[in-house]
Amino acid sequence: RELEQELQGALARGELRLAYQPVVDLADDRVTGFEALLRWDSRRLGPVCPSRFVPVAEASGLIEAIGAWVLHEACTAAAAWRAEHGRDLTMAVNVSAVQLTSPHLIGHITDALAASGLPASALVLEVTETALVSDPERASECLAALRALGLRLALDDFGTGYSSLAHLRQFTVDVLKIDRSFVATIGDDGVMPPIVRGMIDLGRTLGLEIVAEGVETETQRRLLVEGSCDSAQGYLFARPLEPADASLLLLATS
Ligand code: G
Ligand code: G
Ligand code: MN
Ligand code: NA
Repeated sequence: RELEQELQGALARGELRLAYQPVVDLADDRVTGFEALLRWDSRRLGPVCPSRFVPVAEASGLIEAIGAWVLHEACTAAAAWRAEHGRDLTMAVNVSAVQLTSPHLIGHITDALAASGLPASALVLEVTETALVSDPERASECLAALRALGLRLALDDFGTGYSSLAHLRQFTVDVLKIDRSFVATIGDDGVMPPIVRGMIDLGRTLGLEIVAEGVETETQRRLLVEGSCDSAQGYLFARPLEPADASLLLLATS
C-alpha cells in the first residue's frame, strides 16, 4: 500500500530512471547494444528494486504509464547513441506479463519508435517464460503482433520457468537469454556444464541468437566463446550504467 502510494507520484517527481547494461559480442568483445533496467530512487523509501515495485505497478495499473515511459526513454537513448557513435546498437526492454497482454503495448511501442526515430529492428523486447504460461494462446497472438512490427523478441531468464522446451516450440522468438543461474554453474575447472552446452546447442539449432547473462569470470567468457555462444552481459564486461557512462564506454571502444 505504502509502496503503491509512493509509486503513484514517482514518475511525475522524476524518481524513475534507466540503467543500461552493455551486451557484448563474444567474438570481438564489442558492445552491440544495451539492456534497459528500471531503477527507482524514492525520496521517502530510498532505492527500491524492480522485483519489489514492478509487481505493485502491475497490480495497480501504474505499469501502463511506467512501461510507456521506459519504452520512450530507452528508444530515445538508443537512437541518440546510434547517431552519436555511428553504430548499429540495439536496445532491449523488459516487458512484464501484464504489459505483454495489454491492448496499449503496441501503441506505446509505435509511439516510442516514431518519437525517437529508432528503427524497429533495433528494438528487442524481453519476455519471461512465466509471462507466457498463464494464457499461452493469448501470449502467442501478442508475440506475433509485436514481431510483425519488425522488432525482435527475446526469451528472458531462459531455463528458470517451467517447461522451457514446450515454450520454444509454441512461442516464436529471436533471442534466447540464458539465465545467470546457469552461467554461474560454469566454474573454474574449465569444463562446460552439459546443461549450458545443451541450451546453447538448442538455441543454435533453432536459429536463435544466444545471449549469456551474468558472466562474471574470464573462464565463463572463454568457455562460452568456445561453445559458440553469440553474446554476453555481466559484471565481467560492465554493470548497468548511467546514460553518460554508457556513452563514454561507446566512445572508448569505437
Ligand atoms: O536490474 P535488476 O536486477 O534490478 O532487475 C530485476 C528485474 O526487474 C529483471 O529481471 C527485469 O526483468 C525486471 N525489470 C527491469 N527493468 C524493467 C522494466 O523496465 N520493466 C519491467 N517490466 N521489468 C523490468
Ligand atoms: O531478469 P533480467 O535478466 O532482466 O535482470 C537482469 C539483472 O541481472 C539486473 O538486475 C542486473 O543488475 C543483474 N546482473 C547483470 N549482470 C550481472 C552479473 O554479472 N552478475 C549478477 N549477479 N547479476 C547481474
Ligand atoms: Mn532482462
Ligand atoms: Na534475465
